[in-house]
Amino acid sequence: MRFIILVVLGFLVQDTIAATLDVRLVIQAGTINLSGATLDARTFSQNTTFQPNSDILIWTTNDDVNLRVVNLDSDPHGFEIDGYTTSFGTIAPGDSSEQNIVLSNAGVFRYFDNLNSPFNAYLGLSGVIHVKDASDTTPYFYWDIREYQELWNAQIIGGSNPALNSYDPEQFTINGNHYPNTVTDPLARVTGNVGNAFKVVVVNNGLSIHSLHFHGYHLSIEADSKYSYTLGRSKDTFPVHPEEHLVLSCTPDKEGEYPVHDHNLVAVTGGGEYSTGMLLTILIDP
Ligand SMILES: [Cu+2]
Repeated sequence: MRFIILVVLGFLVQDTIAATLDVRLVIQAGTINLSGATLDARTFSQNTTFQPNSDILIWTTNDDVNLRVVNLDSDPHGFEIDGYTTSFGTIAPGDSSEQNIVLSNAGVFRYFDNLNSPFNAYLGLSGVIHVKDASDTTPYFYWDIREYQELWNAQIIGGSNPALNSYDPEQFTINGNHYPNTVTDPLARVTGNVGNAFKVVVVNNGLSIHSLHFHGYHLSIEADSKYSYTLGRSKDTFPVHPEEHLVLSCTPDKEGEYPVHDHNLVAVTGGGEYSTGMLLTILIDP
């Protein structure tokens, strides 16, 4: 009897937490305006107008997601989620592909266009899925970091892939923004209070290693998709490799506004101008 009650309760709990979601991600072509440059890019977004960065999708464990990927670009594209088997196949221009997915494990997953790798993902067709446990009430902030070389975007969209060893990026973004626009992005800009824990999800969707340096606070590594032996380390600088993600946690011990930036200082420039790029601040109130 007790077992039956537990099973019924289990179903009820699961029922009230997980949701059925219809998500329509549209692949669109557009341009991103950064320091002194207008770059041609491609992104995945639920918005029907072009967005400069692919959507950060935040779901709950066991959500039943009907995911339709619509290709409004003139090239074929694909869709893959790191760590999950998907079968979207090649999505022709003007076509779409749908799959039902249930992500039962909490965590961070990178999604990307698996065609013409790594160039389509580089153009912006790569994003972040965060599957949260329903009981997780911690405030999260998201840094989807990447970099661009203007000439590369033009070449790839023109149909020729540049040599990987020719890469010399001059634009650096967090969620598609460069500083100071990073500070007005509520998903990226950490705001909080002394004594209240927050977490930062960092995903490197670019092709360069970025090393994020925090002023004011130490954060500890809760998840690292590449180096599991770093878990629990508390420090102020975190290298993030291409395709790697980190989840960092912090309980701020003091109020203040402190910068965070890529320690590789070329990434704090844009088109050769300092200071912009991968820079933002953390604002902690008493
Ligand atoms: Cu610094």
